Amino acid sequence: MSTSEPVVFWEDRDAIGLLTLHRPKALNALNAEVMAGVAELLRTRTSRPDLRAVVITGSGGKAFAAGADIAAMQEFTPAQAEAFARLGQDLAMAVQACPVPVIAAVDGFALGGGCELAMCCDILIAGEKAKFGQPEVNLGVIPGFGGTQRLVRRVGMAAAMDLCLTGRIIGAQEAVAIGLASRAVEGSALDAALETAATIAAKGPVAVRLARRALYENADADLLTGLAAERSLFALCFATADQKEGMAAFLERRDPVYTGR
Ligand code: DAK
Repeated sequence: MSTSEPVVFWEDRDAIGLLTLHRPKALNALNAEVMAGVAELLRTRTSRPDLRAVVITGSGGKAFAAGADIAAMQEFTPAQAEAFARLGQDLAMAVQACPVPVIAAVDGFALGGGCELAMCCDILIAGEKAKFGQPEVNLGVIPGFGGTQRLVRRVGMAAAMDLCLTGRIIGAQEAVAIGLASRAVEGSALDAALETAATIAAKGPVAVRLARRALYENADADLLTGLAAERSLFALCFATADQKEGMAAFLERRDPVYTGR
């Protein structure tokens, strides 16, 4: 691979943006350039009004991402590790701030930082060859990109401890069973992720945005606070043309034509 070849790239496919991690010879290991590149693409390529979903995938067929780049991290000083940690937090923020849903298509390895990146996404689809794990303890470090925090919130203490303390690698079915992956599919996760993105693209864009907001903004809230926020966002739907169109289309037995307003 020439050094000038981009390590991440973006393709617009109608209403969907496809973001590819592209360091196939290193199993798409995440170095600073990849992390910053993903965040940058999520910030700069997602503002077109007809975009409805983003899919993140890895190139080469063997990996989504086999983790943070071990060669790059080996000689980190604590200050460099801190700078890298900031890049990671910035990237997670860019996923959450993305105006449309972000879907991880995991074919092959999603280990360490790769697993953590996949679990930052709104929906995580595991292909039949997907393999997940937090093997940092094999290297004498701990997960540093949300692995101890997002993982425990997502799968609970028992499964998170098991993964983080043993470094054990699990397949697609187990990832679904513990709640790490949203769904396991036969064959390619990328195909299923693109189909899922197309499904989302056909829904009311404002409703998709508000549902995502209701889930994100209240994930750590107590129930009453969360229900109050949900009530307000539900009410807000009734100020939109999409709600009027969606309900009229249902009653008139036709497909809705949403305008995203
Ligand atoms: N980093 C760098 N290179 C990697 C890599 C990685 N994580 N994983 C694989 N590669 C490279 C290999 O060195 C090899 O390169 P060459 O020798 O060909 O030059 C090439 O990819 C192919 O790998 P293998 O030859 O090893 O392929 P195999 O099929 O035999 O094995 C494997 C595949 C995935 C089981 C194996 O490569 C492996 O165990 N890789 C390491 C997996 C791992 O330990 N991952 C966790 C890394 S620690 C943070 C952000 C993220 C993180 C922390 C903080 N902040 C923002 C603060 C995350 C930390 C980690 O992810």
